[in-house]
Amino acid sequence: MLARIRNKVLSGRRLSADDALSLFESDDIFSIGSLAAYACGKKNGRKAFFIRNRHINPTNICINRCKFCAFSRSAGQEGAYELTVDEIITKLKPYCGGKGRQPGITEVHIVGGLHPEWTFGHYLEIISSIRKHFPGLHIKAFTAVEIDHFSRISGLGLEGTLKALRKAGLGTMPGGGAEIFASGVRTELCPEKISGARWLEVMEAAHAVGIRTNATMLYGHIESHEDRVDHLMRLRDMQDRTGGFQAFIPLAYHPKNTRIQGGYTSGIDDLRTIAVSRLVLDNFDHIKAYWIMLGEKISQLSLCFGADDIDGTIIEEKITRSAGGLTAGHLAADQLAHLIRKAGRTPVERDSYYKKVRVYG
Ligand code: V47
Ligand code: SF4
Repeated sequence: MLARIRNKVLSGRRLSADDALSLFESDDIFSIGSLAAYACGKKNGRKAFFIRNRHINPTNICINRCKFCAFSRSAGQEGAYELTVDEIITKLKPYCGGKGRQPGITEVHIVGGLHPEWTFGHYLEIISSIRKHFPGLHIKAFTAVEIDHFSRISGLGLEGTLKALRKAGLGTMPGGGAEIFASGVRTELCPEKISGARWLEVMEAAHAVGIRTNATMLYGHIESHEDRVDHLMRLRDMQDRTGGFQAFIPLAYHPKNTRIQGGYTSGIDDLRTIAVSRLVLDNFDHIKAYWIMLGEKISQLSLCFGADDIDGTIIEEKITRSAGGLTAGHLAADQLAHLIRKAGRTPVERDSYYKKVRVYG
């Protein structure tokens, strides 16, 4: 079976859903990994990317209650918080240049809860205020789930909402909220959340107005291998139509403080999922091994299993941390470059569109 898949990959032919399922069900992790590393090398050579970024989660107050989410709270509940626009600016200031400041970031990554009272105007103000204070900073913000929420509270529709955000300063969008598209699993995991079809519709609208986005898949909870394959196929189909996805990021499920039984994902499953994603998503340029969720060592190994990106400096992370994340919240650019170099790859600091900022020797 693997010989047939290897032949397909080596001759540049597309893998089928059955091939993808066979890969998820195979224990031959080294063969799958080396094939994925070959596919990755064809796209990115020896380069592996990271970015100097900072995450901001403006609020954890959310109208949804996804069962896998340990981050969200109801208004007034212990641990609930909402940052003011000034507090967001204050969090960014130390990393955005100026005398005596720490070395800068090039991107802010913003995701949060669907606040029951915040208006669309407030979300626009977060973006425009960051743009005003830090004109050179790329703003990557809001999942498809948040965009859908904004389109309902603004009454502007998807296109109007996206264009208003872009005018305020939004550059790209992260890939969160995709979870698993298959409706049975989705209803079990997050019954209030938009459907998989709607998630894809929002992303298609973003791509249509020229906003590039990422895509994710939350794995390692109650989904089957068939569900993972279905998820990857739907993303690949859409990428054929729009070409607007930059990177795919498999998100390893973290079980603490959630309402889904089960443990952490295994290192083998993490590596296999990265590798299968690289092999199946032949029209995605980048596969990201998100070190906050995978840990430094598995994300480093992922670079030999098909990944070409390990995300960034991050600085403050709340979503994984609330669910039992085991990593530090911050790695310096030199530490990220070190992980990449020791995996035998060339560390390239990138901007938000994967343009080279600096090669670390
Ligand atoms: O949408 C929530 C996931 C996502 C848990 O686009 C969980 O570059 C694991 O999307 N265990 C947010 N995952 C994070 C995200 C992301 C992260 C880094 C880079 C990018 C990018 C996107 O985190 C949520 C949800 O799918 N999540 N709870 C949990 N217990
Ligand atoms: Fe809200 Fe997002 Fe958490 Fe779901 S995953 S409860 S939408 S913050």
